[in-house]
Amino acid sequence: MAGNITLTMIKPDAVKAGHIGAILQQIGEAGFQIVAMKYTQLTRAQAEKFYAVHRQRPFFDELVAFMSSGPIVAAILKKDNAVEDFRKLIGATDPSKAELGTIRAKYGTDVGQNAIHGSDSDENARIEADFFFSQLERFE
Ligand code: FUP
Repeated sequence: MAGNITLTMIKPDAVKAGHIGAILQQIGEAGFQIVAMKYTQLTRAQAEKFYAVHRQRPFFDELVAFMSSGPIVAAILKKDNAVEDFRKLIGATDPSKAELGTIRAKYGTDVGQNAIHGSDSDENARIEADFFFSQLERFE
């Protein structure tokens, strides 16, 4: 059965460019409910931990430097079929290949600075939600 939560981060590029409000509006209009949210900045060590599965990839250092370069908005979103529906809403990893109207197509710059994160499986959604939020910070 598909899970009903996903974890998102509005990434440092989109925060710096002033897109938090527009992105949250698009997320809400797509039927997602925010059940936890925080404005924070990852340390390098925290970014390395969050993206540990990518440790061997050539872009890992750049990814960690970028994700710890400025504040982000992290949130748990609730909706039926949350992971898959949210991946559709944000679009392909590379904004130039993302479908028109998706969040990455509208606000992303390139494959690294792509405005927003969405969990890629129910299991990772749970792991990533627990990475950012304690039970006291979640209103599911
Ligand atoms: P996605 O699930 O769409 O976020 O994409 P991936 O899990 O493949 O990649 C995670 C993050 O690594 C991306 F959001 C950006 C970064 N990345 C790069 O910087 N270069 C690449 O070639 C691929 C991914």
